[in-house]
Amino acid sequence: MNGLLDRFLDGDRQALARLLSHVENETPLADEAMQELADRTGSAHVIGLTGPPGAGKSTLANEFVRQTRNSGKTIAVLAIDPTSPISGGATLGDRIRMLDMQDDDGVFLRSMASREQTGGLSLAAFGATMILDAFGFDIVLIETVGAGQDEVDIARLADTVMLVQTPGMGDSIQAVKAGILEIADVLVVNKADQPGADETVRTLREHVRQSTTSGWRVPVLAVISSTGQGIEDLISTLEQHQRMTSQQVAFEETRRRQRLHYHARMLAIRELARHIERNQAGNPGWSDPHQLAEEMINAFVQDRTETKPTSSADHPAD
Ligand SMILES: Nc1nc2c(ncn2[C@@H]2O[C@H](COP(=O)(O)OP(=O)(O)OP(=O)(O)O)[C@@H](O)[C@H]2O)c(=O)[nH]1
Ligand SMILES: [Mg+2]
Repeated sequence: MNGLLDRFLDGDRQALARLLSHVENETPLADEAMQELADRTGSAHVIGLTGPPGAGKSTLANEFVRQTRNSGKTIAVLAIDPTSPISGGATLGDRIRMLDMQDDDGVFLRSMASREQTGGLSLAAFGATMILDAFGFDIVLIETVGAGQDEVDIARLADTVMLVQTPGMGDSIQAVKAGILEIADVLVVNKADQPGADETVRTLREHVRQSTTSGWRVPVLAVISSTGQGIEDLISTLEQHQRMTSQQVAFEETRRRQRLHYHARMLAIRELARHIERNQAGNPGWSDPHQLAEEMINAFVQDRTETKPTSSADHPAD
């Protein structure tokens, strides 16, 4: 463990990749590393990038990375892919098409499957963000496909959330209906080269006019990710949002607390799930799931109090 962590702290990208695998596989070493590194987090600007499938999120991310690098900042991109319920595996595909930037030390790309049984972003996504933040990237950009709970969770994880829409009323009305607009700090109408872009921008502006919170009026920006048009403005808008929020102590505190609570909740669920898996064989006679659940929780609590766990004796070698 120490060897890996030392190399990580030295800026070794291979150690970073290793550690992310530990996080993805939820190994005990990952938990230990996250504890060790918690103090080093909080300096990256964590940006959530979400929106419906095919809206152009990856194309936008690609252009975003290119232009961010021109300004000298370092950036990590974490693409969260939904797990296919049929295959049980990730549909990793070609979500990140940034191969031309793989030689750049200031860029780090990672794909990860979201496979949390409880819905929403997995604990691993939270852990990975922490690790990338602790590694020292200026920006951590997280791409998730808009799938309800993921979008709500990304709001807990990111400092700034940008929601990507495309021309056509359908999308914006759907987003309004789903209440998804509320999580957005910045709205992006991508594919502004396609017909209907102006109208979509107008509609979205109408909507956000009524929902101004915390002194930040949610801006609506039209971009063409495939040519890079409008991305410069988008980058400076995101920086503005970061400046605004980092000046508001209450805002920062809330964000930090939310992140912490979510992380704790996920850890608790995981521990309980593991306990239940280990002890599944018992209690064949129960018929009421609520009663059974209560029984399981009680057994879990009892087990924890009896066997005061010591943190880390049996790590696999890293
Ligand atoms: N015309 C036009 N097409 C675009 C633009 N940006 C992206 N596209 C195209 O839209 C399609 C989807 O782009 P992606 O970047 O893969 O979209 P995505 O949101 O990442 O898709 P998923 O990750 O599958 O949800 C691709 O064919 C892109 O070339 C744009 O600004 N204008
Ligand atoms: Mg994509």
